[in-house]
Amino acid sequence: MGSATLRYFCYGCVFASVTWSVLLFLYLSFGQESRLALSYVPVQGPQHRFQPRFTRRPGLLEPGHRARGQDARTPDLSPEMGEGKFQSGCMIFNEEDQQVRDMGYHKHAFNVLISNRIGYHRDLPDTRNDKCKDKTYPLALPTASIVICFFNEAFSALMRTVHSVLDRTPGYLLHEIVLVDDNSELEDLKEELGVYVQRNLPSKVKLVRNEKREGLIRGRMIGASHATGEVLVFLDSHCEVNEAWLQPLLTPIKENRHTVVCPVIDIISADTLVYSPSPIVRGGFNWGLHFKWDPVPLSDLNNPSGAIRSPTMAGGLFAMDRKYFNELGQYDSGMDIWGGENLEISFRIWMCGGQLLIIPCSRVGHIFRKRRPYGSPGGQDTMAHNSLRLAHVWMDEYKEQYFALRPELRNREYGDISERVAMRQRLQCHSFQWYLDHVYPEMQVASAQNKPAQPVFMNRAVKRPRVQQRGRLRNLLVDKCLVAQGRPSQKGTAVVARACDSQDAEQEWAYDEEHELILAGLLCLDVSEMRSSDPPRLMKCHGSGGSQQWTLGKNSRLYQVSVGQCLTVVDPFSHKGYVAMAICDGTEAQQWRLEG
Ligand code: UD2
Ligand code: MN
Repeated sequence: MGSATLRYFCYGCVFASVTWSVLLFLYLSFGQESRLALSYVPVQGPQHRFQPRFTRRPGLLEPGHRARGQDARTPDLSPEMGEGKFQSGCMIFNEEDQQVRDMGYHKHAFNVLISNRIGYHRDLPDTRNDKCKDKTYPLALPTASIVICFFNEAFSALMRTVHSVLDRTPGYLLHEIVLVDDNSELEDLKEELGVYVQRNLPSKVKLVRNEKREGLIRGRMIGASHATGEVLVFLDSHCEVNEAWLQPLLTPIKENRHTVVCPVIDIISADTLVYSPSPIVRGGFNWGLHFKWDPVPLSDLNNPSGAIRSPTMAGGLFAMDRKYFNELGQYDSGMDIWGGENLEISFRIWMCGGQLLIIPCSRVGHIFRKRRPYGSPGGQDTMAHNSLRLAHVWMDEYKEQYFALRPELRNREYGDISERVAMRQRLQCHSFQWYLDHVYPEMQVASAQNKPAQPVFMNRAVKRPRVQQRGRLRNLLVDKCLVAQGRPSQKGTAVVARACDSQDAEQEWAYDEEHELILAGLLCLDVSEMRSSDPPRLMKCHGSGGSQQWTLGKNSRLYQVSVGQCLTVVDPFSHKGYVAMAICDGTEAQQWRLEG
């Protein structure tokens, strides 16, 4: 590599965070429906970044056999080669490496170069709370079938998923691993995977191939139909399970087979593959039928090893008694490719007599990608199709909340749902109203879209919410203040970070008891509930929370309640001062202070 090229990469190091921000911004700007369902990782309390240890465990490979994807020319990664270097992208040695990395981002939306170099085994930081480490679990637990569906997954990520399960699961609890290849097109998955499974993996690992692309929903149903263990555990194909992950999931199922459990989903960075802990949060959703993470009640936080009731699950990682999965109607096989099935199964579990828990003592890492690297075969918007099905089957009159946000979908075809409706009757499930009342009372129902606007505003005219705090909203990273891009009286104008001016009344925000942020006494800071990828803007205050409800925490993050994301400066080096909603990560770019 020439020195000029080398210099180029090292500039890359300095501006790595810039690149990330720009990519994120572009993605948020253009992503629309294709955005990840898991778009929020809230951060509470101190941030620990763990240094990964890249030691390899003795695996099932023959001695001297180099794991596929590990580069023979590159040295093993030792702990001295720190995270900083990874994040910088400086560890590219030649053009071939660069190509692996670039193609990897293109095909998989994460850093495949690093993934290949890590290999199929690595140690992980134990992210559990200390209280978990003292817990004991019954020896007699149900056996587990791990079902992993994949479509065009990066070979090394898939293998790390499988090996992490083999490395960290007691043999007597691991009934089998069922890999479901959803008709992947990548050569290595078509050719070498079968050979690898046969030669290098124990017979407990089974490979099922779909003859056509089914999508993850029917894919999991196929996987489940091949499974014979007592409990089904579903994982995405780019996960790594952590220390003693399975016992805490099986125990509550043994106690009550109508309990469905999720581990805490730790974060594996898509850029660095660094594994870091997630805070304890639970699942919610918004009326756009997007999953979001919500803070957990204080009482749950005070018991860091106790189970947490969760209104919804993220979707990818959960365990459920296999017979109960079948009794409860598996999944809706009319749902295609990706999206919506997580809310559907969550509503179904709660409404039909089960319960859904998050188990903080079980930790599984997942690579959070910035975009989904695949589409659907016909290019359809499967999220809308699947959401329509779930709304019509499960949400009763509350489907109107969805249509208020997506009026164009009101007359969209969604296929035959009669079997699912009959099943709901057969299972004698509760109403959606019951679910909201008993499981998700925090969900706000009154919204400007479906309630006549007049009474809301009349109400507000009589009694305006009390202002709790006033001042400029200063970003701690760029030391600039949040202002209107146009006039603060201009409905729909975006907000940007500009030089603070303590004399300028147009920079003054009021934060009121209803958690609204009002600029210059005029308009409210608002996000699109349907497209949180759109930058926030100023809109008429509607007084019904949701898209205008912000929490300004002690940790200085500005958390948007309805989309479950944080306000962030997009590119700290740009004078444009663009801001956007993004995954909460606790960085300074997301820290704002309301200063008088
Ligand atoms: C989240 C879930 C995911 C699923 C999705 C909503 C987590 C960690 N992930 O999105 O499991 O519930 O929300 O639908 O909670 N796949 C196939 N065939 C396909 C498409 C995908 O087998 O046609 C596989 C894919 O390789 C992966 C899994 O399905 O292993 C989930 O897909 P994803 O990782 O793209 O979903 P993710 O994490 O964005
Ligand atoms: Mn995933």
